[in-house]
Amino acid sequence: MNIGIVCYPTFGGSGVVATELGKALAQRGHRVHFITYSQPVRLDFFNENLFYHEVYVPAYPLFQFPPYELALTSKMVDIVQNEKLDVLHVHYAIPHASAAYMAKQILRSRGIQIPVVTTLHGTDITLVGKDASFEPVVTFSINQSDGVTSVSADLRRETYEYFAIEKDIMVIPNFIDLHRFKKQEKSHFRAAIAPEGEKLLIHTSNFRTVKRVEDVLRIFVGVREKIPAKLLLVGDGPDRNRMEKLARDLDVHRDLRFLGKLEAVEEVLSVGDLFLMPSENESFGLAALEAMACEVPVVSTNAGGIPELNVHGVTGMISDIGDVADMVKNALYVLDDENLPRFKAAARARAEEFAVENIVPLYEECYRNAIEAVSVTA
Ligand code: GMT
Repeated sequence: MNIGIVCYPTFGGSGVVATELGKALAQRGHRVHFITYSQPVRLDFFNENLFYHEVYVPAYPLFQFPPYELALTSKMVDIVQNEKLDVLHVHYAIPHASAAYMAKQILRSRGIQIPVVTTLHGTDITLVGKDASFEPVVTFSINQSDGVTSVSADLRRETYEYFAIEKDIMVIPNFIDLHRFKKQEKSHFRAAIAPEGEKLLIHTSNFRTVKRVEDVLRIFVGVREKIPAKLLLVGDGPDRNRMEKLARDLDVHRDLRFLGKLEAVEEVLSVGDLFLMPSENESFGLAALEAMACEVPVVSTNAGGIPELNVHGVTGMISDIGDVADMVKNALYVLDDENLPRFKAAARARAEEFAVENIVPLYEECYRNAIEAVSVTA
């Protein structure tokens, strides 16, 4: 198939999933065209089946807000027509699904039918999409898509609850490249971070409020009161400065490190004993899946789709949002030397169920259905 993928190219779950999907599809012999405003971060190599088309928004003094959606639409029209795409797959509804709808109408006026598949990732529904500023457009463009997928059953439930959706939403969970995300031999790194054999806790996120990084620090304080432990925080975002200050106020700053944005996150995960995900909202929790693939169990909240991934008492433990005391108790239970080996093994085994090879065929099926639906109505 000739597939167009539209996504946000930056660090962050939806862009990572879209890029990894494109790479996997290219390996399976499809030609994949990325349409976005800059080169996706994980698309930094040559493959004969992968193409990148940059969306350029011309500047003009009148534009206080450059009309990205229009430039994106025009680029989609151009690429569908000239590269003869079979399907357009847009990741994150805002503004990709509505741009795709407009592109579809323009192409139809030129006698070209293009099926559109929209994948909902989370905040496009749970946070931003619900806002009255966007809701009518989000509802309409989801209903106009020829295929709709969500990354968890919980996100599908929320979508039906908050939007008047007439379409079947197919749940296709996120996936993982188990060859890249696996425990690596990094004992020198571990010895540098935890020289006395301390337990090593890890958190990775974009440091937004929804991630509750403050709870990460408070859980760490509780754990460290009972056992020797260190904490690594990977990523960057709006709450980072506040968290650095809080770490000093809580007097734990000597036992933790803020590592910033890292491309090779699997190297850090390889030395971890426990991953902390105290999120307020999480449609899936890709960062937890990456940790589990590296044999790191997860202490998390029960937010959104997390319980569809993290199995309480098996791959980690689950608490209510904000219940730091319970998460401390759970962390200590998982980290207990009697329990840790079985949690680590179970985390990896669970991650294997989300292997890219198992999940990508579901997207191929979704594309085939969308192509068939459009050819029937043409
Ligand atoms: O978590 C974020 O804030 C980033 C966001 C995104 O769209 O990049 O992540 C969402 O999509 C990921 C990939 O499908 C999911 O694993 C995350 O759980 C989801 N985040 C939220 O729902 C808050």
